[in-house]
Amino acid sequence: MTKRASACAGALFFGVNMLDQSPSLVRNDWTKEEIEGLFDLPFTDLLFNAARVHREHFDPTEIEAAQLLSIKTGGCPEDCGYCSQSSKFDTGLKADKLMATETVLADAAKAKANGATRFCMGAAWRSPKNRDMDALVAMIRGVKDLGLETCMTLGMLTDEQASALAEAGLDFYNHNIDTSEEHYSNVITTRTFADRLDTLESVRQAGMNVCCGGIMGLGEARADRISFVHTLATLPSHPGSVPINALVPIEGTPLSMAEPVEPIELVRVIAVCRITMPESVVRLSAGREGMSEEAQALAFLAGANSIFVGDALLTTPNPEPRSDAALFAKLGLRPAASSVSKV
Ligand code: SAM
Ligand code: DTB
Ligand code: SF4
Repeated sequence: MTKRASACAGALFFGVNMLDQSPSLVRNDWTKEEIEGLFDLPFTDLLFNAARVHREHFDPTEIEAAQLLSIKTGGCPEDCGYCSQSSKFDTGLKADKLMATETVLADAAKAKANGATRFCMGAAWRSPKNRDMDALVAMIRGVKDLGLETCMTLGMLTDEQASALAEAGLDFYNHNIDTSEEHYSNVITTRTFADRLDTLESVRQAGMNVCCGGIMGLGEARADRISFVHTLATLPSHPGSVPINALVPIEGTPLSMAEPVEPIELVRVIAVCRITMPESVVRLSAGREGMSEEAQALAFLAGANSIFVGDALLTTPNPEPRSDAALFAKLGLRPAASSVSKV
């Protein structure tokens, strides 16, 4: 047997030849064992397969550009152990009220001028108050009128709130499961994993696209990463967007000293998401500031096809637009058109 033939034999698991050329099917019945098998593949085989699946469903030279804005910063009653905005930890962040709609729209117009196609508005809330809904609806309408896709992340929603946001035209609702069900209570105690799944169901029922992913580097083990991907890949329908964040460590939070996720492991997570959720847009989200160009290139090869652009995420910095432009030029990547019609 040649060396390559033996590598191919190694890529056989559960009767599936991971190196074959048959088109990837969208499946919601992934088992944890299958997902573990993907994580365990030799890195080159995993990347080869992820790249193959990627180009079956997307143009691999296109990357979606989304821009974030914190429309309500700080003072959050939740205790997410990674977050700068929790009132439970002394992170030195000043709490603000909900931003005026005109300020949000001015920021969205700048994002559009800088090439973003999606505008994601985030609020440091456990859930929105009904008194805020009119302002949120005005923001959605105004941002859509600028020709941008809209996304909001506001915490837990009731069915009524989800319907009101959908009626206003909100394209995506971001609500992350963050980590595995098993590790969840080590990170957050003020809500449960099941609460998260309930809001995702309300968002789906209201007819909005789901944006759901998580954070690597929260002290989780490989088994938690397997379980995290398993939850996403076995949802009733795969999230249209899957943001994979690397923890941005925040001084004053319980997870400020957590072991950072290794770049190769982050790329593995992205590749496994790409293979198990072939039609989802996978976003290399927070944490690019600390990543090398080479690691980001591997993430794009593994199937990441979205990033956050602009100088800032919500409360922390993001790579400068000109360094992203230089990276895109080096890699021959270009910004993707709006994806709303594809999901
Ligand atoms: N409060 C809402 C909620 O938690 O759903 C929305 C805003 S919250 C900041 C949105 C997401 O940002 C979190 O679910 C988490 O995945 C991500 N995030 C927050 N802080 C982070 C950090 N320090 N590093 C990486 N991702 C982070
Ligand atoms: C997501 O998964 N990542 C974004 C967005 N959804 C809302 C937030 C990243 C926040 C990073 C830390 C900060 O800037 O505060
Ligand atoms: Fe609040 Fe969201 Fe931060 Fe958790 S992640 S503390 S819910 S803003």
